[in-house]
Amino acid sequence: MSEQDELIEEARRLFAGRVEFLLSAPELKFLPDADFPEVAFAGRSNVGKSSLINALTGRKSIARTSVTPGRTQELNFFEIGTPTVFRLVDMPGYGFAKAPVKVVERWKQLVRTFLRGRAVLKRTLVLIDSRHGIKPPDEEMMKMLDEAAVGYRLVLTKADKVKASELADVLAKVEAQARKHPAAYPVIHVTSSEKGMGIPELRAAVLQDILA
Ligand SMILES: Nc1nc2c(ncn2[C@@H]2O[C@H](COP(=O)(O)OP(=O)(O)O)[C@@H](O)[C@H]2O)c(=O)[nH]1
Ligand SMILES: [Mg+2]
Repeated sequence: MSEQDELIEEARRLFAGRVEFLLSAPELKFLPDADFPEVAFAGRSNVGKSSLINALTGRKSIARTSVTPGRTQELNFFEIGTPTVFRLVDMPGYGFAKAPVKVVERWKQLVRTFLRGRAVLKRTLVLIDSRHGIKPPDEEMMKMLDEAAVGYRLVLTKADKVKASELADVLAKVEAQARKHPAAYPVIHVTSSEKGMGIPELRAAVLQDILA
């Protein structure tokens, strides 16, 4: 087996094991102690974040079960592994067209402070819809991560929804944009939670980030 195949297999086993919802933190004072490495997931609402978390963990509804409808302004923590190897952090979705300014400001405050102060945060995954590419709210998120010096991987979601030629175009554009961001990882992940595309490789990448 190649090293990459071994990492994929190790990651598969890890994600197939214990995955447990830990808590929802609506404010920073409710964060769990920073005693394990963390990987955070960010993206516009509806980008496919819950679906990706479910696909990575092989659970049908782990990401959804913890989220009360309408209470999107929370950081949701999941523990992976027995004993715990790392925590996965589901960050509140952004880019609501109709969100009141106050809600947006509150979101920014919560996320920015979390990103800046969380020493155990190894990496963030920024999800981008394959049909839309990087939009202004994604740019803003990427800038926040650059400023907080938190490394991030860009992950194209819903790749099954676009034609191969369109996907190639979006991928090239996203790659070019990533190069302008100091904290962005240069390799873009292409995924479909629906078809399982890119999921084993993304699991391996997350494991690699945790072990780094
Ligand atoms: N075709 C397709 N649909 C997807 C995929 N991922 C998510 N969706 C759909 O996109 C919608 C939003 O997904 P969800 O995971 O709830 O997004 P979230 O708001 O970012 O958590 C749902 O209707 C999903 O079924 C995918 O890989 N392929
Ligand atoms: Mg969701």
